[in-house]
Amino acid sequence: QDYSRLNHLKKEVTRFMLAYKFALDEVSTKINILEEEFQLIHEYNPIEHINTRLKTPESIIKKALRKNVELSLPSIKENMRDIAGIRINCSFNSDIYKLSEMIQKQKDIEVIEYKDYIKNPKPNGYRSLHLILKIPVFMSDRVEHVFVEMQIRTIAMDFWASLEHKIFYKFNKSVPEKITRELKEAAESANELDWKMENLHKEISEIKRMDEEFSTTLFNE
Ligand code: 0O2
Repeated sequence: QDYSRLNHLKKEVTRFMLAYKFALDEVSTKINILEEEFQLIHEYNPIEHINTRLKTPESIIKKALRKNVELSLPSIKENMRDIAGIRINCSFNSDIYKLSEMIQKQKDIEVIEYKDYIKNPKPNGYRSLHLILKIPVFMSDRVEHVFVEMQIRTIAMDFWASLEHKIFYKFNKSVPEKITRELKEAAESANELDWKMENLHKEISEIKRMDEEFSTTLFNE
C-alpha cells in the first residue's frame, strides 16, 4: 500500500513539475533581459554562464523523506524550495550584487530568503549568494506561485564549489583536519583571485573612461 501511495505521489509531482519548468523559463528570460540592458549601460557582459536544473520527482521525494517533510503536494510545495534551481556565474564580485539588486527590484518577484555566503562564507570556505524567489506562473486556468532557488557566484567561486562537490559528494566519513584546512585555503585563493581580477577590471575601466573623456575634450575644442 505504501508503494502505491508513493507511486501516486510521484505521478502528482510529475504533473506539478510543469509549473517549475515555466518558472525557470520566466526567470531565465528575465536574466537575459537584465544581461542585455547591463551590457548597454556598463558596456560589458556581467554574466559568464547560466545553468538551470529541475530536481527529478525521485530526488524530490528522497529529499522530502530525508528532511521529514510530509509526503503531500501542499507540503512539498511549501517546504521544498529548491525544486527549480538557477545558477548564474558572474564575471566579478560586484556584478553579483548589481544583478541581485536588479532581480529584487522586479515587482512580480518576491524574495523569500536571502543568504549571503560571500560576506559570511560557510566554515568549509563555500561562497555564493543564495536567493529563494517566489514566482507567479500564469497557467491556462490558474496562477501558481512557486519557489525558485537562485545561486549567484563568480566563476572562481563556482570552480571551487563544483570541485568540492565532486570530491566530497556522498563522502560520509569525517574529513581529516588537514584536508578541511587545505580546502578552506583553496577557497581563500579563489577569493584572492576574484579581488585581483576585480581590481584589474576597475583600473582598466578607469583608463578607458579617462581616454574617452580626453578624446571628447579634443573633439570639442
Ligand atoms: P545540489 O546537489 O547542488 O543540489 P537545503 O540543504 O537546500 O535543504 P540549506 O542548507 O538551507 O538547505 O541550503 P543552502 O545552504 O542555501 O544550500 C543549498 C545549496 O547550496 C546546495 O544544494 C548546494 O547546491 C549549495 N551548497 C551549499 N553549501 C555548499 C557547500 O559547502 N559546497 C558546495 N559545493 N555547494 C554547497 P544541495 O541540494 O545540497 O546540493
